[in-house]
Amino acid sequence: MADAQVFISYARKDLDQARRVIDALTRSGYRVWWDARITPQNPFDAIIEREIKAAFAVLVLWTPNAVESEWVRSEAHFARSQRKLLPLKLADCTVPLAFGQLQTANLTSWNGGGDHPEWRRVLEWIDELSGADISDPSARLEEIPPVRHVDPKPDPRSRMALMAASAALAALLLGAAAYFLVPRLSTGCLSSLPDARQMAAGNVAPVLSGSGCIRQSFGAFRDCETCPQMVVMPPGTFTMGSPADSSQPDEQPAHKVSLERPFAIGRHEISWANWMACVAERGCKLPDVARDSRSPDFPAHLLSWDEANTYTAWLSKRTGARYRLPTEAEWEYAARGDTTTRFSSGHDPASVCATGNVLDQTFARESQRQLKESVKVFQCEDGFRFLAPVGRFRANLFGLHDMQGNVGEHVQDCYQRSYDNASPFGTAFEQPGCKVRVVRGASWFSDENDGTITYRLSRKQEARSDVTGFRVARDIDP
Ligand SMILES: [Ca+2]
Repeated sequence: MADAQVFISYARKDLDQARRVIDALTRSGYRVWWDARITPQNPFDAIIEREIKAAFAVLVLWTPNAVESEWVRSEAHFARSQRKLLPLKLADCTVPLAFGQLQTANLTSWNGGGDHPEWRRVLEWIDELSGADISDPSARLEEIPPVRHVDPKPDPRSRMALMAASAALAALLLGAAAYFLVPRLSTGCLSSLPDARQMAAGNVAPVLSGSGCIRQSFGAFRDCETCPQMVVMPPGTFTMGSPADSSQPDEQPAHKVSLERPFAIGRHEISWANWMACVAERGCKLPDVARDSRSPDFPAHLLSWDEANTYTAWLSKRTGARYRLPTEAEWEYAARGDTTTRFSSGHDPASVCATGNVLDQTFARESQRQLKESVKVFQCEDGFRFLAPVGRFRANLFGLHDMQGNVGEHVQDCYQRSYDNASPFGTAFEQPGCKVRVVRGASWFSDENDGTITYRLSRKQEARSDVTGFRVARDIDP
């Protein structure tokens, strides 16, 4: 990625903190380079040197781990020689002597938000360095003491070995934690997809990895009798959004998203049975929906984004786990089920009726509502004019039902008109004072134009609609 603007130097053990910085920079519109893209085919030191030279700013993230890291100090020295160094202190530590007199942004109390005064100062520094004249950084930096000693360049083999060891340890810990959280966890390649009956039975959710290997997802669980059934999504990378020739500009640019941790997502949309359990315990309000429209197995709807969050708050308190709305990236990852087609069921619109309840020929035949000429009703029959019970249609490859159809679903993200500032890690896009959120997934009233897997809808967070409901996500990290 030779066109990155900001290079991040950090200790591998500080990946979580580095990710916060990368996300915040990406939201501010910067292209960021960090070393996860290094592969055995790309020599480490040559790439580092090239990327630091190409970037106009190098952020060094000082922490106790970074101070101990020879390669972070080496990158800092090289960045300073290039007059691009911006030091940030993310945790209490003693910055190496050679850098101790540089102005350093103190971000030890920063939570990733854009309104922290020290973070705003960092953005101002980057803006200064992005100007044409980077030959004189004295306006920003205190006097730089002469370099008496330059650390030897790190041995690329030792760094790669360290990265590999860290990754292996992380995988081991993650696997162990997941095992205890969800005893049915199982991974590894399968020789073939489980059949539909196994999938419908519950605990088997096949997952196609990017390499084409079929592996079994971690499993399914339910935290309490009235809690929604959850399916664990494996970590993975996918392309989010639609191609440049799409007619929907807010689905562009298509971009890679890496979800590095497993998470759980509801197998079904939240039903009225789920919602009324919350009402019974006074965690949620009785909805303004007629009783005969609240059949227990139908999706809860006419509920705003705010109300959906009252449910996740109640569920978290009820179970002790962290329930929340999925981020938009998590939602699309789960909905795609490793597919890359226009619909989760394929490219053919007529295939959609097998997997979801959309604006179909049943509606065209039975409804009295007049549709505009521009509406393209699906040329297939799903059997439902209005809402359908949850889980009535075939699950996708992750074992999830109704990701495309029945009700659109609230997600966490603040709505933006493109993916220009989208996180590469699938973190929700947030803005101070955000009032408009994203709804994803087709509904019973979606036609061929807005019933695709990538379609995005903006909606005020207090707004209710009979085409909108939600499903929940849950953290499974220890
Ligand atoms: Ca329908």
